[in-house]
Amino acid sequence: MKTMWLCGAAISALALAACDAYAPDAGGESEAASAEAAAPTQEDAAAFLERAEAELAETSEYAARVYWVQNTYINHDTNWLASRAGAESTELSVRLAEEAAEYADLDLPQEMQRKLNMLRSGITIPAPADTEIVEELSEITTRLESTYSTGTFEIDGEGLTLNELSNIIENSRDREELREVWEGWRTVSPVMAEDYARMVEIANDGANHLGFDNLAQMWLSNYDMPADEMEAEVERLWGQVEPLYEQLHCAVRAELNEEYGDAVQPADGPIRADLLGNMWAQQWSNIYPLVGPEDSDPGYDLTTILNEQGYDARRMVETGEAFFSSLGFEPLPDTFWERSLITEPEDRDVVCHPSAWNLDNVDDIRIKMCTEINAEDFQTVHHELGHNYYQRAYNEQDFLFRTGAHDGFHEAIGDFVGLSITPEYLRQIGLIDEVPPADADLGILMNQALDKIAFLPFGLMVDKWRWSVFRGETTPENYNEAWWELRTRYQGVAPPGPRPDDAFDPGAKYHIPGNTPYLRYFLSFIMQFQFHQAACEMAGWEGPLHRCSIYGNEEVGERFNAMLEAGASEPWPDVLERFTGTREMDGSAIIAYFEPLMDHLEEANADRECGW
Ligand code: X8Z
Ligand code: ZN
Repeated sequence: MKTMWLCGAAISALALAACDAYAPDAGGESEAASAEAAAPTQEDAAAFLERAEAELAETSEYAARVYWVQNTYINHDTNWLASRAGAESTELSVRLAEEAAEYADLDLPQEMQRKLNMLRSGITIPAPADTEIVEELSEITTRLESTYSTGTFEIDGEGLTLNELSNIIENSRDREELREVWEGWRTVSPVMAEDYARMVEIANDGANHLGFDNLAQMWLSNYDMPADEMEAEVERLWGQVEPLYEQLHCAVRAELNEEYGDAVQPADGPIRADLLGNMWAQQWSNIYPLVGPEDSDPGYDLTTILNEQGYDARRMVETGEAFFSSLGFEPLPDTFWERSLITEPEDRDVVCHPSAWNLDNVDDIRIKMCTEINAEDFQTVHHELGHNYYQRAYNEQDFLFRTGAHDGFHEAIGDFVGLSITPEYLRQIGLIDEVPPADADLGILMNQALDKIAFLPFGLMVDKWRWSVFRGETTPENYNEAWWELRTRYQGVAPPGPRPDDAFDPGAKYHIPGNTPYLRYFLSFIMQFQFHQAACEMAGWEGPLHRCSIYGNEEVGERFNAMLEAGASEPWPDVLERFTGTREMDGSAIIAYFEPLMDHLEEANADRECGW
């Protein structure tokens, strides 16, 4: 349960269960069940939901504060507290999920049915209703996350943190150094493998008790359609965007081959994962200088400008806030500034992976990130603020509806706003003096594609791996092999050398030890372009999509806010339709956005053998 706080979108209302209301007889007979012969009625269901929401609402704040303290001050004692709060939360939510199942056969109004479904399928890591096992599970999940967050790798006698190691991967062009750092970070995770396997066993058992075949089916049941239909949807979306990725991969591989030579990066086969400017090869814009199209440079580098203009973390966040204000959103509350953690403390361990929180489910919103002054974190600030503005917008919904229409919506909100960080917008806020001319378009699009298109297969394969683990198709002895099989199949990347026998490379990516489902990001990277296209249409924009910014457009802001206010109160296709006019997730907007670049890449790749 606890891990559901770690990313904004993960803050499902269910996760806000906490310990105060934990009943010692959890798992015992509920009132409805003990009423023996009397079949439950709609009134019983309504009374149950009212009680469940009250219990969750009343008790959530305590757990949230425990997690906040632990996430921003990791030590033995805060881990102990988080582990206890996690166990109590899980026990409560499992009890409510089991009770919810008792009303499954009733013909209920849609709103009640939705709430019951959310109670039943919304637990990220469930457990059987057995106090000892729940406690064991919570100790494991706490340990996994804190092992990741406190991990270091020693170079020249100095223990480097993930942020420090990442900086080397992002900026170095020295193949030996890149490999050392890439392999070094992956020494933090072998110790997690055994815990991970035991956690999967417990969580699958929990999913079975709630009536699911396994945890994969449970995770896929949170999208207003049967799990197998959702899985087919994901395949359909990937099929739409896969050709874009293949073109990008082909062009990038060719440039890296030129830069590093055949011995390091051959002209065919997969790309070496340590050469792509990101610890997980998930977003590649850091190597823009190596792979950007010639003669089409945008002429500015946002990281350099932010530093030259003396931006600090606070100013980065204020700039993000100002964007949302320009759309008509209320300023962030004073408490946001008093209570957020926006720089990495020097004297203690924290969970540096960025996240957004709402501690009282009303307006105690905060972000936690170890902000660095660069273009990537400028985007991330908007991403996290998107979570916070969403959380505040839906705070008048019933408790269970205080979450995203689905988790992909939650991840897409801030990124959608980020798509409006165009050169013209940067000029308006004084970050650049002149807007680059139209012949810089390919460069601007390439930079964007290196983040947004490169991410898609990674966004897909992370949960493909987890689904196969949850389904028992991948067993602990095959964890790493299966990971690299998917990395190669979808991303066309390979490790810089053979992996050690004990390697557990999935554990070196936050969301695996942090138990944050990942499909949401794949969906978000498709939907944020749908939102952008629809918003630009509303704004009457007629130019190319990548030059469109909704900055300052209150009319768009109003319709955007209406989508946010709905939270999870309606099936997501209804919410999507009101903002975009379509009821389906659809890759055609991202395809339209990148069309000029794809034409160019197809031409550049014409004589190359693409694929791997
Ligand atoms: O985890 C995140 C956010 C917090 S929800 C910073 N993202 C994914 C990642 O870092 O792997 C955003 C993009 C993908
Ligand atoms: Zn997020």
